Amino acid sequence: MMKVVHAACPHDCPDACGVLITVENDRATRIQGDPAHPVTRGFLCAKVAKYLDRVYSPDRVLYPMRRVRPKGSLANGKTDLRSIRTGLSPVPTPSVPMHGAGDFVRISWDEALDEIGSRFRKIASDFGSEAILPYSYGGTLGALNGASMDRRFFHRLGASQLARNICSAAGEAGLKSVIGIKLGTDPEQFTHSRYIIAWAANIHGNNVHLWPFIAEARRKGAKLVVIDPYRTRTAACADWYLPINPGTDAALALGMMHVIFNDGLHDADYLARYTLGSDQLREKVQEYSPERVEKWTGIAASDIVKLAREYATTHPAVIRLNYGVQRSEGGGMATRAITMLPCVIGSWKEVGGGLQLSTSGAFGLNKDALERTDLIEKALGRPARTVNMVELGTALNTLGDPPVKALFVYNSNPAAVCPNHNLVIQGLRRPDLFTVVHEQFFTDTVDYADIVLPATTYFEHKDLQGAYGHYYLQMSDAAIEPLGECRSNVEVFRALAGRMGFEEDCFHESVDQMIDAALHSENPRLRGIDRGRLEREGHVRLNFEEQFPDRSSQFSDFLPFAKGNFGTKSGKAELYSAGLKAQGLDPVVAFSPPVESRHSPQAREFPLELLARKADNFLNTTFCNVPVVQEMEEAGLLKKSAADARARSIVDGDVVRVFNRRGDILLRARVDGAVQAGVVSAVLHWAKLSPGRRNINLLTSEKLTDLGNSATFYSVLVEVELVKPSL
Ligand SMILES: Nc1nc2c(c(=O)[nH]1)N[C@H]1C(S)=C(S)[C@@H](COP(=O)(O)OP(=O)(O)OC[C@H]3O[C@@H](n4cnc5c(=O)[nH]c(N)nc54)[C@H](O)[C@@H]3O)O[C@H]1N2
Ligand SMILES: Nc1nc2c(c(=O)[nH]1)N[C@H]1C(S)=C(S)[C@@H](COP(=O)(O)OP(=O)(O)OC[C@H]3O[C@@H](n4cnc5c(=O)[nH]c(N)nc54)[C@H](O)[C@@H]3O)O[C@H]1N2
Ligand code: SF4
Ligand SMILES: [Mo]
Repeated sequence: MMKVVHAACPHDCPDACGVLITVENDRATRIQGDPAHPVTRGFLCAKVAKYLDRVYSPDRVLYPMRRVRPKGSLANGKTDLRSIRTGLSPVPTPSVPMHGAGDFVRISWDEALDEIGSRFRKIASDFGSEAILPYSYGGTLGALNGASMDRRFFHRLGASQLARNICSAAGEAGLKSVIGIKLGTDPEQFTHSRYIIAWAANIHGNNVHLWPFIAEARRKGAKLVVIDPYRTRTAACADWYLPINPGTDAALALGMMHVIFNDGLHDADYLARYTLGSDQLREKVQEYSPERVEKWTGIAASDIVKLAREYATTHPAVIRLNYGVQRSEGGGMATRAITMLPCVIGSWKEVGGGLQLSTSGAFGLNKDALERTDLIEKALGRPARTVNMVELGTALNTLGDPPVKALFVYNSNPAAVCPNHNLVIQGLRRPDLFTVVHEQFFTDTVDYADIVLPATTYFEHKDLQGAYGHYYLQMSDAAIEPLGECRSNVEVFRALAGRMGFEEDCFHESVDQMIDAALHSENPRLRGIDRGRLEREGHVRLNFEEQFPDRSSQFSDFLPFAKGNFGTKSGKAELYSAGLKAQGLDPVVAFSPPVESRHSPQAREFPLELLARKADNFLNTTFCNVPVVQEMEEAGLLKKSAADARARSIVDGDVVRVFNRRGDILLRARVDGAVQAGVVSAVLHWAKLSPGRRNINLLTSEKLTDLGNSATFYSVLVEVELVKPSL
């Protein structure tokens, strides 16, 4: 028996690829991109192309388990031996199963659920239900397995709320402060652009399906400019690469607007009709002459002038802004400043103009129905307290009233991805903390679990899939039965609700009923899209007719802000924001260099700016443990400039110690021109696959961004010293 099943890649990636899975005799035998998907067009990124190796990996968690050894002990030393090609680890023994399974004994689902239920009940009665903290992020972005039954469960339980700010909150706040909604230029329109700025956007690494559209535009003569402190593959093949000092993008955008206004290149008509505060902005940018901006950004004043003029006079010009810019201390204001650019030049009017940070605001699924926030009131009679996921270390160690006594982790690997790793681990080690981890693999976080629950992959469960880089909604069908005793997030929280005696109907809804509920929304863009249609067609373009009642379905001409119509309260692009003023912030835009940057006194002790980046071949820490994927990504490297290496007597291949006040890690120096002097870069990895089991987040801080209270992974000062010369 052979069948081909339509799925959608649910990993935390803007592309949300259409996927076809071939199944023979109940086993998936092939994965390929769905050629019918208009944006992802039949190809997959290198890591997901190897997905059968992940699904059928011998290292999958397949059964519920209970801990029998102390947390973090990593029994049998079976854990950190997979071939990490730094030469720092013990002799690689790839045949040894890569897990900490020796720390656990297998138990039944009934035992696991009983234990979680009784521990949760006891903790709730001793400390209050807010002593229980859910912790989840981007394991799957499926509408159901990302946020539905889990939320219902924790809301009904009266658990602490988690502020899921680790990734994009600063950018979201900055973007929305100007345009009010997470909408942007349709990726399919990039073929019409003549001037494309990839701004903190690692397109080949993180958003590869945009590339063919950019390539087509370039064949027609478009110019590609890349603004990034790291020379990505995209930067290497750009027409113009501008390495910028980390965390100084707001200054660059202000400098560009200085030139645009003063040269009269702004769109006065668009500004007058559709924006608020252009006079205040015009006044503000006077402080940012190209000469001043050069000092912060490291970009020559003449280049700033050229960039501004080209951007304002080449039509249409588009900005692919990505989230790299907002992982800095001033990331919210930086995003705000960049978002002003298309408003100032009026490029929202043009097909192939505008800006894209995210498209997710278009989907408008019925979140109220999926998440049932109203249940919190039922449980507590008041709102629940909120814990910022970025501050997990502090929450586990010092939060009181009540302290965190139970942690339920799913869709996330906080022991690797959270900043201030040492503090996080110190918290996770607490013997009095009851930790449940629902996972597909024996991640770093599993090493601190009391109970481990086995999770399905998207091959094994059904879901509804939106996107944050295009405008197609998709159905992702289950291709195979769950492996072992794996259960989806939906089914785990349904079962737990049963154990806790929660009787609301929402805990009994089937997956199909939940999909129907998600689609039952006021959002006109979902009109005419139902489950049956999604099941038949796989992907469906959102409905943009309401934007163009006179033109019906000119989809590729989707111009959300051609005539204003912004998502702000005023309906205008807010270049002056009363909301920011009310928060005591600069209502126009503010720039100050990060405290952890070369511009601060701290830099005397720790002079190098570290970019604690993501790997092109992993997805955050997903895929870090898959051997075929490991082969594609050389791990354990510290990229540095020749000048900084020379100054420390370091040559390519040396083992170096990278350190600041929070800790130190060992990496191997690579001097390959990826970064400018003053900047170093390394990538996120599983801690237990890193030398000394210490990963890059040991160096990052819990400091929050200016807007949105997000993480500052790219505002980190370090020093580097030679440990061992290469042989
Ligand atoms: N292959 C792969 N794909 C991924 C991911 C992954 O880990 N691997 N992660 C996924 C996730 S969770 C997300 S949120 C998206 C994120 O994707 P992106 O938004 O692209 O985010 P980043 O990779 O954090 O940063 C993008 C670029 O910004 C640069 N950058 C860092 N600091 C600055 C700065 O101060 N100014 C400027 N101009 N640039 C800066 C970085 O060097 C990087 O090349 O990608 C998703 N896709
Ligand atoms: N230094 C540094 N740190 C960073 C970043 C950085 O650029 N630099 N990026 C930050 C960003 S942008 C993000 S978004 C976060 C990402 O943080 P996380 O969302 O925690 O990302 P992952 O490390 O990929 O962990 C996701 C886990 O979910 C599991 N999973 C997948 N599907 C399912 C499922 O259906 N059910 C369950 N229960 N589990 C599942 C996977 O096996 C994986 O271990 O990391 C942040 N941390
Ligand atoms: S990770 Fe991104 S590019 Fe790769 S298959 Fe999934 S959605 Fe597509
Ligand atoms: Mo992210």
